[in-house]
Amino acid sequence: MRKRSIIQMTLVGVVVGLALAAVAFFIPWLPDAASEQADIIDSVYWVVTVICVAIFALVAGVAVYAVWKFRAAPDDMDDGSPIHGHTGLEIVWTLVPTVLVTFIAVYSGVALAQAEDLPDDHRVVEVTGEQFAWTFTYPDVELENGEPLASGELVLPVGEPVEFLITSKDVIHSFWVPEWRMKQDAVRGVTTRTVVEPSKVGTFEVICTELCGLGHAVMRSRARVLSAGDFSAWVEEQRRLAAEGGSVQGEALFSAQCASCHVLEEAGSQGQVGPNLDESLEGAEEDFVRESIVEPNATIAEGFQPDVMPQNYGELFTDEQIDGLVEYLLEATGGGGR
Ligand code: HEC
Ligand SMILES: [Cu+2]
Repeated sequence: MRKRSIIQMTLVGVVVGLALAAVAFFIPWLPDAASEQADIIDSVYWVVTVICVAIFALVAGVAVYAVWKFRAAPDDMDDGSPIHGHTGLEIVWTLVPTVLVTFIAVYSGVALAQAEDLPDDHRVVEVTGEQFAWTFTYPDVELENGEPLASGELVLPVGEPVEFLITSKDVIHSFWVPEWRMKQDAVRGVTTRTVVEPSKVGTFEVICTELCGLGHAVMRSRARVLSAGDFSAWVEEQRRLAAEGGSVQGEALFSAQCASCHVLEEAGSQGQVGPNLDESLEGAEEDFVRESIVEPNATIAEGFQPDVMPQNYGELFTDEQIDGLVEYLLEATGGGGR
């Protein structure tokens, strides 16, 4: 090939490459990075993106140049001249991808090992997925009744590595906080694990990313990352609420487990998945409230679907906790004949 065409082709490739690089770089494609793992994972994204942009620019450069330079004249009815293979070229286009793919595999493997690296001394949080809610259990925080602390929202101190041990009570779910990048399936009968060290204080969304049934889209919870001091205060508060019992404990449970799906003015909650409890529980009987919690499918509120509200609160909560919830809901909505 003549030198001039190679220069022209290179120019086209560089222009395409720069345009693509700008699209990749200036548009914020990824959510905020809020964990040590996120920085590692993002570096893999960037390395792969740079390689892809370079290869695409090369291929697009040759293609665009060929269309422009070798276009047949309107009156040219000749067959193209026969071309035989080019051994050198074939060796190059076999070797280059082999080297690149091997490099990407090794780079990703090292990044994953780094991301999942844990000091011996670390916090463990057990994550349980079920249709359609998450429960987070802190095995090293024991409450007065001997049970470990459990919460429907995930609360963690910043800058401390956490090992998540993940499982499911029914179908396959998947635990994911986009800002942390790490993602892991929750499978019944199996305990999977992932590691996260939150690096930013803030509130993030916990999302189920495995289509798991009717309520999949609402299977969301909150992850709150606090300073070490605020975290200890939160743990103490949970201890206190659990020890208190009655409607005080009910209020804490409601905020943690139910607020994401129900409006309740008293709790300041805005969930739209289930009925507005201020309206639907007004003047309700205690038995009805209790049944609605432990056996939600017994009566389905008008305009709503069965099987969206989790079916196993009866097993998940102690009798005392359910009493507390019922008491709290009756107080909050003026039900129970009061
Ligand atoms: C994933 C969303 C979701 C969660 C979490 C959830 N609910 Fe529900 N809830 C619903 C839906 C949907 C309905 C309507 C269908 C039905 O009646 O079962 C409902 C119905 C109810 C009802 C009956 C209301 C009526 O008008 O009949 C009560 C009471 C209730 N929920 C309380 C709770 C409490 C207490 C919690 C927490 C322990 C909770 N819910 C958690 C979705 C949810
Ligand atoms: Cu799910």
